[in-house]
Amino acid sequence: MTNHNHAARRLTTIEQHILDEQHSFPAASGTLTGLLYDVALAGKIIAAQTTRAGLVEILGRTGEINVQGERVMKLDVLADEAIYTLTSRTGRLAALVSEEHADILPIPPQFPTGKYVLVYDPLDGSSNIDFNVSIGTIFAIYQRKSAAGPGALEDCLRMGRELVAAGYIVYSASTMLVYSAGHGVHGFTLDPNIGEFLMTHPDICIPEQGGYYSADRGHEDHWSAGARRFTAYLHNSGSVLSQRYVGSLAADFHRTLLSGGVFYYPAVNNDPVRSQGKLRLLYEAAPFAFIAEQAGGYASDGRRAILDIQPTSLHQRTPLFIGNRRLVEKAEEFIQAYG
Ligand code: AHM
Ligand code: MG
Repeated sequence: MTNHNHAARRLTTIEQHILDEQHSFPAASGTLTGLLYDVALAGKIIAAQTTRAGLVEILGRTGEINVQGERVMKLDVLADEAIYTLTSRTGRLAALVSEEHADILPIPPQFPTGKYVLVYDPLDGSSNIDFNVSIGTIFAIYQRKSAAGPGALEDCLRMGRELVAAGYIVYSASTMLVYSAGHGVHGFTLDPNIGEFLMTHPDICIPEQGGYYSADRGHEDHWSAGARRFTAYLHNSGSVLSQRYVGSLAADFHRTLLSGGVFYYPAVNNDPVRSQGKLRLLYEAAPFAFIAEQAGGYASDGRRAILDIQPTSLHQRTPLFIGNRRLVEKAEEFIQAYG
């Protein structure tokens, strides 16, 4: 056997991994497997476009692309359309929810509906696009509640505890997809030479010690007393936490997952947008909370587990404290004591 073949035998592609997980459930029909693979494919398309960010508009102007008269699309619109197109036509979904759309997205009427619901943030951290800083995609999958036909709001407004699977893709120095279907957390890195996600981070667990704390402290003066005292605790507890903050939740969470520590985005008083926190419960906080718990960590709104919050609207916001369980529980102690 050549060295090349020998190396190939050791590689686990994302498709192989998802199929292996499916095989441990004899009753599984393969629908979830197919859906996860649809999302991974969308991720590859978004990754390819992300590396061309900044060029697209210029190339479009020269006529080098758009010879078919296609619109030059903003990256977040393109990401949204890639995910919707690739996942809504395969008979696996009953409905979708995207950060980009106010209402639930129906399946196009000419295609069959299926048993799952997909909620997603197509391009998280979009304020970073213009500066060539990491961005991401977040996704989460629920089983529908209604019996059949088009999915309804009740199929989408779900508690994180009911999640079947969740994951994210980070577009950075390399592109990584991390997901959990309830059996640990697994990470894959996109090999640009062969166009496939390869297993690089099996069975991820959040480290108990070390890591970083991560928060947008530009708003600190308007945080509650509890959130401010928690920050002071992180400074003064004699721990070795340094600070890191990207401003893309997918990237900030990814670092927290691998390095340990805590990310938090508390409520910001006197701010009409952030008074309940900035991050969205359904397609930002809950998917990461699911992954955090699967990796031995924890996520809270300061008073209760994110996974136990029942959303009442699709785009509802929540404060978020996520990462190492001990640190998130410490945040809860401060919020409970001081508000
Ligand atoms: P977006 O989905 O519109 O990009 O907004 C969410 C982002 C998160 O990725 C990030 O954690 C947060 O907003 C950053 O907010 P801020 O700029 O206030 O620090
Ligand atoms: Mg977002």
